[in-house]
Parts: sequence; C-alpha cells; structure tokens
Amino acid sequence: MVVPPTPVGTQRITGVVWLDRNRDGAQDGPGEPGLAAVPVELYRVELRGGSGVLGRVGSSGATTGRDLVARGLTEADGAFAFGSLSAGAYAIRVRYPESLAVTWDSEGQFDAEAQVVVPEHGQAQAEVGLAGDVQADLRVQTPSGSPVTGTVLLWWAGPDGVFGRDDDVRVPVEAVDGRVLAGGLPPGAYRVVGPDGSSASPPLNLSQDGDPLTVTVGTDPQTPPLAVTGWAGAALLVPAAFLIVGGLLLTRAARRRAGVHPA
Ligand SMILES: [Ca+2]
Ligand SMILES: [Ca+2]
Repeated sequence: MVVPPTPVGTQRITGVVWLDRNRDGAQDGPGEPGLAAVPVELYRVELRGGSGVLGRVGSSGATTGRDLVARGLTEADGAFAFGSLSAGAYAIRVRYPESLAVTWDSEGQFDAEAQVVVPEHGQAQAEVGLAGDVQADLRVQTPSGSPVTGTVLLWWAGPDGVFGRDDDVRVPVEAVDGRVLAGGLPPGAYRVVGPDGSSASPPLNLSQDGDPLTVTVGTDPQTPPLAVTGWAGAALLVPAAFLIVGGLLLTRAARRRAGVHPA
C-alpha cells in the first residue's frame, strides 16, 4: 500500500485576541469585542530533546530552534489566521499594549503566548484575552440635559491614541437613566456614541483613578412643527371658509339649473 506524503501547506492556525473585560477567559458577547490591529507573531517550535516538552520562545522573540515564521495583525473582529503551514509545533505570541493585562491565553500561562500543535490535515486554535484596569463611571445626557437610556458605544482610540484608525475599539455598554458603569477598559482617550449612533461626544480621558464624568451625546429630538393657531391659523381659515361657502353656492345653483329643489 502506498502511503500518501505528508501534505505541506494545508494546515492552519486560527485564533482571536479580545477584550476580556470580566477576566474570565471567555469572550462574553458584544461587550467584549475583538481587538483589531494587534501584532501577532508565529514561531516554529522544536520539541526539546525528544522529551515531548515544548521549548519556550525567549523574551527576545527568536532563539535557536524557535524560528519566527510569520507576522500579522488581527482583523477588525480580533481574529487572526496563519495558513499554508506544515504540521508540527508552533507558538503564537501576541504583542499586546502595555496598558492591558493578559487575562487568558489558550496555553494557560497568562503570558500572551500560546503553543499549539498543528496536526496533519488539521488546524489549531489559540486565544488571548486582554483587559484594562479602568472602571468607567459616566453620566450620559443629551444636550438639553436629559439622561440617556439605551446602548451607547465607548469608543476607545486604541493604543495609538488616535481616533479613526484600525486599532480603535468600540465597546457597547448599557446606559440606564443616564448612568454607565463599565469595567475592564483600557486607559486612554475615548468618545461616547449615543444610542442613535449618529453623534459622538468630545474626546475624554479615562484613567484608573478617574472621577465620574458627565458626557453629552447626540441631539435632542426635533421640536414638532407648531400647531396652526392664532392669527396664522385665521389667515388660513378665511380663504378656506370662502372656498366652502363658494362651493355650496355653486352646488345650489347647479341643482336649481337641473330642476332639483330642496325638500
Ligand atoms: Ca470574559
Ligand atoms: Ca486608534
């Protein structure tokens, strides 16, 4: 029987880096979004002395027997993938920002490095959870001072501190009667987007020891059009009355011409 050769390049490693705000090692819904544009490195790892123990990636990144194979950035949803791999042992290393702490990696060592073994014809999975130490305490209101209730977005400018780039993160949180309490956030620059999604607050800075902040978002509901009253109403009503009376007179004249008489 002919044994087929080991396929090279059909195996892959996929994974995700996310904001694990409650630090439980699971990605809990939209309130724990993926982290985009996070650098991820892939190393090929050799088994040490045939002992079955995987070697560690040194702090410098590349050490003998642990070669850097590829680099990449996480996608908008925090996902990453390395394809066209040979079967074997690898290490995923996530270069996370200093302002975040590792809450989880799929290896269980909380160092944002996960070692995986990719089987032939198969794939491996690696996850890294990160969280910040900021607890946001916000009063969210409309320009007229009405408290906002509903889902608002805490729009973090990301590690680069600049809004509008790939590393930005939007965290949906609930505002109840204007109050937002949300933990596990990275420190830094934020804007708050109101429930209508159309307008964002001015930038504000959230830090570990920050005081409660009042944030104004959105626009007030449009003032309904004024009811027709007063002289303006009268000006419309007078021509209308002429039309009605005129119409009645014309109808009566037409009936008379047709020989129809009111009973
Ligand atoms: Ca979680
Ligand atoms: Ca940014």
